[in-house]
Amino acid sequence: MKKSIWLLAIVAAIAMFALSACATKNNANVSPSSPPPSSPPAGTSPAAGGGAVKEVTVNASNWKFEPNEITANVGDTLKLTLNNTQGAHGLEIPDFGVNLKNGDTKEIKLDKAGSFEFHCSIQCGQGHDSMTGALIVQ
Ligand SMILES: [Cu+2]
Repeated sequence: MKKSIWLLAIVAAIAMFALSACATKNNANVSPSSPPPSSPPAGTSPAAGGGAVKEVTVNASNWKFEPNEITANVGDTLKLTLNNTQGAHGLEIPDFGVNLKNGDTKEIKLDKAGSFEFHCSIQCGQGHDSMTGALIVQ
């Protein structure tokens, strides 16, 4: 019994050595000029599934979002950025589980149609409750 465990260990060690030697050889054979597969530049290319990538920056101030209406198509990916121009605000879209802080960017896959409310997620003062908008996916 003990003998067979030793044998197993030796076989495993040989296999690992052979694998690492093989990996080293393969690495040496890779030409440095062959580029790794890279994703196309962001913002201009269609996302997987055929939808477009739509980039929107929402500017938040006391006490409004600009724009306060975002429209896109089902299947699009919305790349949403929050930019506070005055005061401290957040942008929450509960239906998509999104809550952006100032300077945050989030890619949101728009997989359902409808009109989805967004609102400020930081208690920012007297106009806080009026800081709402809509994401319209059609
Ligand atoms: Cu607020």
